[in-house]
Amino acid sequence: MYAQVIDTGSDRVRAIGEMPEEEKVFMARIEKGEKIEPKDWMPEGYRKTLIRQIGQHAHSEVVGQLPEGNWITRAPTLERKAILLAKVQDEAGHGLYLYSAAETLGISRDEMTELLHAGKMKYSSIFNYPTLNWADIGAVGWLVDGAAIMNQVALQRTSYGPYSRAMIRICKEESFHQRQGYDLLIKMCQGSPEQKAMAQDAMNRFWYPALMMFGPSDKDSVHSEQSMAWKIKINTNDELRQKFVDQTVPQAKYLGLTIPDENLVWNEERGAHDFTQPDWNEFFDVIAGNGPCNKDRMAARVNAWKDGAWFREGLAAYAKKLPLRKQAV
Ligand code: BYC
Repeated sequence: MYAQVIDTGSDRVRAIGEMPEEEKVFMARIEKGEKIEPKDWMPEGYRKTLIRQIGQHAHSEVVGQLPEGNWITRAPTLERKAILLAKVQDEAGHGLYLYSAAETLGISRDEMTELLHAGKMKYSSIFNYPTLNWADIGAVGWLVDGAAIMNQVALQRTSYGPYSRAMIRICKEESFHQRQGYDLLIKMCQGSPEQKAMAQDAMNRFWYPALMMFGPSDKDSVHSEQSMAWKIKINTNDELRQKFVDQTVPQAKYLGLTIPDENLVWNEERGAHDFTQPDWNEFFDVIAGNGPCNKDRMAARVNAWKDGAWFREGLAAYAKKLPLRKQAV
């Protein structure tokens, strides 16, 4: 659906010999690790792939405010409320950096917003799951931001300059987000048996959706091969998922929480954990719009956009008047 609107062209990786001269020069720059900047020549597929990925990433940051924003009024202490408020504001800022990075590729923020609202651009599957108890806020910080960072640390080295620089800034803030989630869960796991049970419940519900954040398994990933050839993506989906599992197992152990996977075991030979894959049918269903919260999330975003129309119009009118006022002075 969306792929037809922002057609990234063929995902077939072309051999250097098949490329026109300017694309050969472009690929040589990619190979050398040079950053591609907005005014540089780039293949149309590279530009469209970046718009798709950065736009999706920006939308994820903005939609990602909804499940956490839901708990601002119900945070148990003033301190936790202030921390959560700051975190949700950070996510709005991340959305802005990313929309700005995407705008350097020739699409406006309004166009991306309209594509999202029309169901023609995606956002991360994770935000279609509900946050049912306070421990979920800890799980979002620890597991969801944890998975996001695992991907984004690598994306700091992505080949497109504006995206790479946005990632450097975002990663600094995300690592604080992850720690606040883990800190919240430490408190709950050291609290009453009921609090510990809430933390375990959150772990049970967020584990597999967090694993899905890295995208489908490599064999089903449509874009990985071409995106990696362009160094837009640095790792495959499965590589990052494995790293995330290996990082998270000792952290869960420290909390005294059980990861809901009976097959999770250290594999000495591979030097990594074996684990159960998420239910990929559920994943594809969620990204097709049929997750538990897809309709609510989109309705909230569309209403916010409509409610904010008067403000955007006011800003535009002010921007128009400003040069006239300066002239008059
Ligand atoms: N959810 O060929 P593939 C955060 C789609 S949140 C939805 O492997 P690609 C945060 C994919 O778009 C983290 N859709 O794709 C905010 C493609 O469909 P289209 C946000 C997914 O792009 C607030 C199809 O499946 N981070 O930071 O090579 C609070 C085939 O997939 C998902 C980013 O967005 C998914 N999980 O790889 C807390 C990181 N996975 O577009 C935290 C940037 C796949 O052809 N993005 N799809 O219709 C990426 O690194 C890559 O886009 C992905 C997918 C690894 C996600």
